[in-house]
Amino acid sequence: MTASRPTVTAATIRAEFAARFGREPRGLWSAPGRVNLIGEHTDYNDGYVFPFAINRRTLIGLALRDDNVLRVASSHAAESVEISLDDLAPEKLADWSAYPLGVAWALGQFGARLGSLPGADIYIDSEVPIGAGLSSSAAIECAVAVALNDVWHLDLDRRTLAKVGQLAENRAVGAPTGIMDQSASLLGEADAGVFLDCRTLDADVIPLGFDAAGLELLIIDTRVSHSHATGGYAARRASCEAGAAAMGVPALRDLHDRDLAKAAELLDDETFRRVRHVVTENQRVLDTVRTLREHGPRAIGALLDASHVSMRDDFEISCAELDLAVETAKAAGAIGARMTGGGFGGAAIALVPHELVTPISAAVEQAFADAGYTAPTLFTVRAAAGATREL
Ligand code: GAF
Repeated sequence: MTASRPTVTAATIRAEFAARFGREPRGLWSAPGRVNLIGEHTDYNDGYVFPFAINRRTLIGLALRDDNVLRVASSHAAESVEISLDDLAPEKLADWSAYPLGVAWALGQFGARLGSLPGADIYIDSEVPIGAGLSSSAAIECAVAVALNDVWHLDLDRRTLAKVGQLAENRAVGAPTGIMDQSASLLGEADAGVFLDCRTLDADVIPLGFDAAGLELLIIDTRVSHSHATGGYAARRASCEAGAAAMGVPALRDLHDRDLAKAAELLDDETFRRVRHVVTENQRVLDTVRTLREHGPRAIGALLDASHVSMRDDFEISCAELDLAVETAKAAGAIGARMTGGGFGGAAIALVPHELVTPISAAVEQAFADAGYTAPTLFTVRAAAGATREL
């Protein structure tokens, strides 16, 4: 099933806002989902990532209120949820509204004096598929963060807003995720990737050059749904922290290839393989950025492939559908392919020559049908601008 482009527009947001709240929004903001080109499960290990913001966005309409009530509504929920700003606390938030309301709470943790600020009505709609590993959650968090930052005149910079989104996700949603997704959604630029050092938060925006090289980035959404608030993600994070502690370093970022022999002696086999994934993945991010700069995007395929193998065999976060997507895309001519995002489902990416998008998509669809899997959703994405005020 090849997806047609979803259309959430300023007009649809305005109309829905009016239908839900009986008045006009005061402004519209948007934030993109992201694809991670390479650097998986490295962010919370203080390592490197290289994601880009995509041309699928979450849009929100917002109007301030005269009282201190925050009321949120979404295209995905029939009922709106409301809470007084004075009452905001992670333990009072649940389900989808924990994302936008969690951001408001997190802004309070970064200096916003919630007790003295006006409430707001917020309507949310999104083109980012949920559960596909394209960061629909960060898109919501970042759209709400930039909007409240504007209307509350908080003047927080983008790196701080990324931390706000991460805190909302960690505490209000309960997913122990890193800083990558929010950074991509806030710092992304058209046709460029965000090379981020997750320890210093230094970011370099690097042209990807896919178009000029005749390449497209194909998303293969396996439709195997995943959640980072459940076991697997947290277990991987715990293994990494245990590995770093046993090796006597603050974070796995501080280990390199040369340390792996010692790690193999000290650690149990499973922890060692988790550590080896992170150490080699960090190096692959650095190699990808260098290769892209020196030789262009057609030269990065082998690094994408190696990243997938490492996630499949060492980090063990792939699944049969993701492996089939990657293998089939490669066999049909992709330059490189890997699962993207937190894993245990979600999407794979394939870097493919423009003229092979259709045959590769058909090959993947056929392979899924032959295996008896749910039909995947396939579409191409482009690197797009980060979160912004639209109107
Ligand atoms: C999810 C998390 F939200 C990110 O922080 C990152 O750890 C990613 O999984 C894996 O690279 O998207």
